[in-house]
Amino acid sequence: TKLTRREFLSFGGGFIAGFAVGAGISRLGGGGAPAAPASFAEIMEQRGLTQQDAIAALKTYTPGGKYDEFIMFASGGHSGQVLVIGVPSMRLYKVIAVFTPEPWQGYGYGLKETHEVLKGGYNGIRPLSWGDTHHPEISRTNAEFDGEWLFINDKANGRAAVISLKDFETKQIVKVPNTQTVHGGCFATPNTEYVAIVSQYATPWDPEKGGYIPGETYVELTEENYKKYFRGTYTFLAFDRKRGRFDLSKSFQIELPPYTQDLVAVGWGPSDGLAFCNSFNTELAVGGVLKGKPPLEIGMSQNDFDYLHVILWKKAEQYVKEGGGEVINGIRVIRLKEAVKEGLIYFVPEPKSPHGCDITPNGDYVCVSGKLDPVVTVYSVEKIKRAIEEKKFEKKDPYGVPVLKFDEVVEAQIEVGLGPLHTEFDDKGYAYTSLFIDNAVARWKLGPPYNEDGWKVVERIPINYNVGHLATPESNSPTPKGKYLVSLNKWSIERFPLVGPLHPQNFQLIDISGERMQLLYDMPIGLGEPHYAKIISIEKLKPLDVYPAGTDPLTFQPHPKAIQQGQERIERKQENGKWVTEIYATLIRSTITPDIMKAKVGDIVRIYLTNVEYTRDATHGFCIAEYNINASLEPGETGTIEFVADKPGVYAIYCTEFCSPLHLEMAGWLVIEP
Ligand code: CUK
Ligand code: CUA
Repeated sequence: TKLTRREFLSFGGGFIAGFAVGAGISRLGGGGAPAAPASFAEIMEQRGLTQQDAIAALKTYTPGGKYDEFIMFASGGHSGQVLVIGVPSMRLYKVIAVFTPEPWQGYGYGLKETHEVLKGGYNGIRPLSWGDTHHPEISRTNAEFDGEWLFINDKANGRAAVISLKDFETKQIVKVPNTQTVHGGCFATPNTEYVAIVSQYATPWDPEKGGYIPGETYVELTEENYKKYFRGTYTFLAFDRKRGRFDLSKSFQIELPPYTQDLVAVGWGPSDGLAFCNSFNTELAVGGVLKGKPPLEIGMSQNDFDYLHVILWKKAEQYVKEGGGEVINGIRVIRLKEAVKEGLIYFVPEPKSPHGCDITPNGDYVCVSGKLDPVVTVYSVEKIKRAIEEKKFEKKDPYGVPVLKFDEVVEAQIEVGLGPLHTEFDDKGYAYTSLFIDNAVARWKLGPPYNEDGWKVVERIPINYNVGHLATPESNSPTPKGKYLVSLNKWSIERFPLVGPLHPQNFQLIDISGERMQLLYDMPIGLGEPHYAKIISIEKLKPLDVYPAGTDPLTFQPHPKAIQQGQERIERKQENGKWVTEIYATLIRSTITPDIMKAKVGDIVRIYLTNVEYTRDATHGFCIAEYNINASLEPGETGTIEFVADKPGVYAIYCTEFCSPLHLEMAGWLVIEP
């Protein structure tokens, strides 16, 4: 007998009620379930919560159907991915697959289109299946985040990726030429003409031709050679917004000395046309403890000053447009000597092994933290520009780069506490600096024109523990939104139950809307070390709910192999002397058509899958047993699976998303005939 919907529901409800009563009785040994708590006070008492806890809960709790005010894109660290998290609910909505194959999204596990993306970052030596993501960036219009594109770097392999915020999928990965590791960046120019990205550890360059080819360029590692032949790079990856791709042919790169470059920022307003990065290891140490040298970290921390790099990127762009520089390994490079001669690069002294490089909302100051010095040093952009113009140089570095006089460009130094790293801003003229050693966040007042009585610390809040970056909504843009601050902590120690010796990291949400900061929530992160996050107002995001019918998500254009229902077919033909079986298939609840897919052993098999649904959420998966293949086809999506039918057999194919009551029946066979 069939149940009506009403009967079904009432049956379900009765079942659940009965279950609850039964469970209550068994737990209480037959003593009867306690009455539902009636008041806040009772719940707080039962759960052992303080009033502060209850307030924090009310400030973060976001019931289903109500949306967060902000979305945070956090780097996934070693996972090579990007995390999408709601603020203030601190719920993880999605992990965007970027540098690491991800089976749920079929990324690198089936769809040919995604393999193409992953291949884009191939360095020519070996396939890479992970990344070390650090710094996400959102595309900008007039320096404001516009919510269209997301960029992120892979420190370990010197790569950068483009993610569309229409479908939250990765569209492109590129290897930054002449560079082994990249750290600072991604950071977009005010209208996303370029995405700036800077190397971290210097790369051995070819002594004759310059440049670096992975697996080919070898230079013996000696202190002498390091100074002479190792180089850093400051790269401006041209971004073609229409195509949504980096274009190396329009990109350019500036050769840097082998200091260890670190965080990047690109200016707007008064700093428009300028790009920055901090650095360390002006000592040019290379290590060598076994040879009696100081260990690397000591060798790198001798000097009292390292160099904030100032790059005049608009001037460099002009220089390149007029034919300056030379193409080395696929990108136009301005050699260091040339950059110095053309006045494209200047250094500014910055105290002891700094970290962080952050621009105040008006684009008027650059803040660099001491790391080994308890101060944040604030540089005035106007003063930097004037010092360059008036040639107020204190010396040249060993590579001939003019070093501006510290006193001429510094605006303020704020003693914030021990181990300052990164600074973020709000809408009320406050800055927030993370203090790694003190386990705290310092809130300090920016000086004029933000506050007449500024440049001083007003409050500190403890965090748990070892904070790296901070993130506030739309910081490092002209209009930060304030309200919340997320502290991205490396250690969680006892904040969460033990889940083995590898502890989750800890995102702590802090309310910064009031006079006093309040800690609201601890969110464990158990899949890598998220270094940085960018937070954007949710209304700036305009994602698709489904794709238009037959879309290739890579291009957002109609997929040439898309079909409609009724057009399913199998074709076998020869291509360049090889047999190819092409299968045009559709997916709809709860049918894969055709459900028997036949090919002959040795064939190249191409399956063109179109999800012909228009319903939100009606995603179908497509896996082939024992073939290491799984694809995900969102409503309206068309994608390609390609493989060689290397072994005869009958293999189950099935949908890997529980899509309907007959989901388990959404299956079929791949038949490879001998
Ligand atoms: S770095 Cu990780 S805490 Cu890569 Cu931005 Cu400062
Ligand atoms: Cu489609 Cu399960």
